[in-house]
Amino acid sequence: MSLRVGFLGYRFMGRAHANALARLPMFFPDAPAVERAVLIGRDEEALTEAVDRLGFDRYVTDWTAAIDDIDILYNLGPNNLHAEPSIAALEDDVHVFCEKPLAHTLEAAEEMAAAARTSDGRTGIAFNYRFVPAIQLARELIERGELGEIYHVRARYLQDWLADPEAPWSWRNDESVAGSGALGDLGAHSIDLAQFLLADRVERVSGHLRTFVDERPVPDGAGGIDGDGGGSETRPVTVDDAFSTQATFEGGAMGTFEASRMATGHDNGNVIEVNGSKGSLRFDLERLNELDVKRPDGRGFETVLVTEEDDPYGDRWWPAGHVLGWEHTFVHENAAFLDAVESGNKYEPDFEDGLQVQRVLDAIERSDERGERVDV
Ligand code: SOE
Repeated sequence: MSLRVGFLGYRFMGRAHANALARLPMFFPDAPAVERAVLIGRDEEALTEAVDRLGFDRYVTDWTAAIDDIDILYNLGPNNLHAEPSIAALEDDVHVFCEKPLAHTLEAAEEMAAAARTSDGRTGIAFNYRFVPAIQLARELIERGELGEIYHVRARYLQDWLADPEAPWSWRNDESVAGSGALGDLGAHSIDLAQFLLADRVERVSGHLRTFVDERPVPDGAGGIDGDGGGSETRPVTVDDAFSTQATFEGGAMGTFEASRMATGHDNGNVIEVNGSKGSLRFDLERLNELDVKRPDGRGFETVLVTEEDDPYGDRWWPAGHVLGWEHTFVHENAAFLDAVESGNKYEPDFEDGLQVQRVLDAIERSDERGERVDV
């Protein structure tokens, strides 16, 4: 019996997750069978085209009409649309896989996590970078104590699709929809990755948010990274273009985080480095098959190509050196989530993990508003 899946949203993340589901039968034949049943959106013309291209059976323009006919809801909509459909699905014991960040506000994230605690549906949040083989190897090295006591984690996520002040306005620039800008869109990934690698939690932060461009032209179509853009009217930007934060972890490590969508020259510069008493490691998404490691007996950093058969996911794809791409992280996270749905195993990261990240995001915003260090 196939698991019936509904996607709320069908643009950038819709393509990434539909592609991932399409890859599973060939590369993860042990994953449960999935039927891409229904596509949910508002623009019927766009849905008509997307339903065939993404391999779905049908589309609806009202999400409430879909919940009863699916086993899993993928909530890929704008951040302010994460809570209501996900909570409704969980109340019907429908499983929910939600894009990051969990919600546009801490309050909505708490409501989602509360619904998850009383539902038979499993939850997942799409922090896909946990599923990069090099990141999984990095976590193993830290878990095995090869870096010793962890002193520092330093993460930055730099893009430049908004570097041009004329780059079009989109929902990602609207606080009422997105909740925050680079902080929640990119910083959420860095904070989750740091907590995942260290198996630790951020407990105190000192945050700084900055908006460089206060208004942007409204696109004729869907603007921003999700589509084309460029128009005459302008709308205010009510979220951060960039943020930086100093953080303290419960275990004592120091954290430094930064993200920007105006870092000219950076396409998708998600970099994280961990320094310990015996060694260090460094990962850069733009070189995602590689992990730079400073081993205890090494003279400096050595670059490891994480594509061996016994590396994480190495037995799933190609021979050593036949490198993977960004889209493979979505295949890995979908295989893991569907396995949890079928086997009843816990899936990480779930809505509790998403709520923890949301608490850190909220603390960073409170710290910026107050101009002082804040407890998470
Ligand atoms: C846009 O900044 C974006 O698509 C993020 O929303 C994703 O989470 C990141 O993986 C790529 O960039």
